[in-house]
Amino acid sequence: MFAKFNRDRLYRLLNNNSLAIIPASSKALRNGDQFYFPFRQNSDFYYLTGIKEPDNLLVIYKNNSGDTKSLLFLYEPSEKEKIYDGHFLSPHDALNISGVDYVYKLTDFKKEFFEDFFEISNKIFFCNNGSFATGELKSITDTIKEKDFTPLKDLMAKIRLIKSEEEIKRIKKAIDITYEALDLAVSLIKKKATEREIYAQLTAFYLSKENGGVAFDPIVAAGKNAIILHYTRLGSTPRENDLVLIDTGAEYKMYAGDITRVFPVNGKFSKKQKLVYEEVLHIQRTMIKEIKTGTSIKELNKKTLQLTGEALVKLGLLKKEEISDETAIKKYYPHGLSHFMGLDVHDIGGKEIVLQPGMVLTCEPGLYIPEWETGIRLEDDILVTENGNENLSVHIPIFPEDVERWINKG
Ligand SMILES: [Mn+2]
Repeated sequence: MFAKFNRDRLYRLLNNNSLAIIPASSKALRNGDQFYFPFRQNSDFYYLTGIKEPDNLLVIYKNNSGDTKSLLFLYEPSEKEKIYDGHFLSPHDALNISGVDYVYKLTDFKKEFFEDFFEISNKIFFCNNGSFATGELKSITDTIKEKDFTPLKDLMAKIRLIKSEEEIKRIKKAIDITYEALDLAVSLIKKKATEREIYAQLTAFYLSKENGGVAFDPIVAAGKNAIILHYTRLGSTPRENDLVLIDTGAEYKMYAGDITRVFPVNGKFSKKQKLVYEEVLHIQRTMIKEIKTGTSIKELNKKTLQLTGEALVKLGLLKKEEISDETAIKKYYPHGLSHFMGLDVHDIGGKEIVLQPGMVLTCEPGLYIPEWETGIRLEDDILVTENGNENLSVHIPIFPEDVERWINKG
């Protein structure tokens, strides 16, 4: 079972006589007093319980002989909430999904209970990752915050960074759905759809999939809009000679895909567009080979900056003597090469972490040239393996002639 397997991984890292408290997220009001933003569970809570509903609390502990216990405190809806919001997780369902040892009501998490926990434990870990608690859960987490606790983040990073078979399966599925969505985007580009229409169709496609969702708001940027890294204005209609950059990812069973491709609207890259595209592709292909056990995102960034500098010289945008200055390169490439992926599209784990088999990260160099009104980024999702890596999105066309064939097919 997903959650039990994950809790076992955390138990192995806990010393005897320690306790970890992990709150779920709460719903956030959107506007008015009754309507909420779409709810997304705190990834740590989901990882350890498999439960997607808000306002619950998980406590796990390891006693002085190394025995472990897991307790889930379940939110109990009011009569009014039952009428308006309908379905709530029953204790029975919660037990089945999470496989915890005990299920209580959230209101049972009384101060006395809590003081007992603190007495039996030498060390308290608290998942304080910024999830926004409200109501009963907030009063509980506020009390915990007064105590001397250690953030759970570092332990969670250790386990969440190394993906299990099940997690890799989910990421692969998210990537496959993303590929289908890009295929849909290609057909829309051919029909001269607007940025907004493409964005809406991608989102609708992800939401229509069983266990599917949107890992992050799709970026759909035509022409010079692609220079803005997180372009969200969606105000343009791609023109005949534009490139359209699409950076998008489905979520599947809470795991993200994250892919960027660039398409010529008229079905053929111009000479100049192709020149830039080939440079970014060359950097991406070179850097994919560099992703392996023992290196780090920090090291990869260094090498990418060097390659990007060389590309800018080739394109005539910088002189050879200028590329010793990082800020000159960063004018055309202001972001990093990689981030870890998983439950969060930008997953837990820092740039200094030494890569190990089971880690999944993106490889996404880019060149953004205001003078030429051109922005190109190419992004694949890479699994680190014993012998190097596996490109999980290798089946999504990326070579210019394949992208042209993709857009011209049918
Ligand atoms: Mn990315």
